[in-house]
Amino acid sequence: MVNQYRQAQYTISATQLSELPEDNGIEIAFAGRSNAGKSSAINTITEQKSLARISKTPGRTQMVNFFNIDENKSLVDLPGYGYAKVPEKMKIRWQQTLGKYLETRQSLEGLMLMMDCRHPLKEFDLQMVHWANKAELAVHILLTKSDKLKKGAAKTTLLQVESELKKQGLTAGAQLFSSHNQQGKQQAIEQLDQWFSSEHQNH
Ligand SMILES: Nc1nc2c(ncn2[C@@H]2O[C@H](COP(=O)(O)OP(=O)(O)OP(=O)(O)O)[C@@H](O)[C@H]2O)c(=O)[nH]1
Ligand SMILES: [Mg+2]
Repeated sequence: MVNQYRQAQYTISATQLSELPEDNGIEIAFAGRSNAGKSSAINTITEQKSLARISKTPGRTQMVNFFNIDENKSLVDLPGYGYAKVPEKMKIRWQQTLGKYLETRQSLEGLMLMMDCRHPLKEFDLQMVHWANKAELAVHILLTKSDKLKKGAAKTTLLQVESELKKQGLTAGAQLFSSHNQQGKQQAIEQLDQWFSSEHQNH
């Protein structure tokens, strides 16, 4: 099947809520700790080398970047959270902006949550899942950089993450993903397809 995400085009970047595009259609946000591989995942899924910027410097994506698939569908690259070197004041401002976006955005249908498979379920990751569950926003976890682990270790990590979520009474899908060797790309696309084809209409 053709990958509809290949059509993705950069539309706009917002640094504050007032700059967000109109709240209509369906949107999927990519969130996660700084350096988790959010921008890389968007590039892998859209099969475009540098649609979303990738950086070796964590905290590079400081804006909410929108990529249109068509007039009703967008992918949203959110700024990473938890980057230690960002000044405290800025961190707090970001968390507020991020929180407000996640809470108020009617078109938001799902949250792709990226976690480095070598350090999954850090405190703020868990908070995000807790929060999304409470807000009834669907979450799908990509355990990124799976190429960094041996096959067996990667599989064990996935099982551990699933069992920890269950233990904490949390609901979220989870899978392994690698932008380097494309592991899990199709599965991630299927999740996006499902969200984008939902009956969701905003009011
Ligand atoms: N080995 C490996 N490295 C990866 C993978 N995905 C991303 N990286 C590397 O991880 C670093 C961060 O990737 P980004 O995609 O920029 O991460 P991000 O989450 O968008 O980071 P911020 O925007 O800074 O929050 C880069 O050096 C990437 O090359 C992967 O699947 N495998
Ligand atoms: Mg990024």
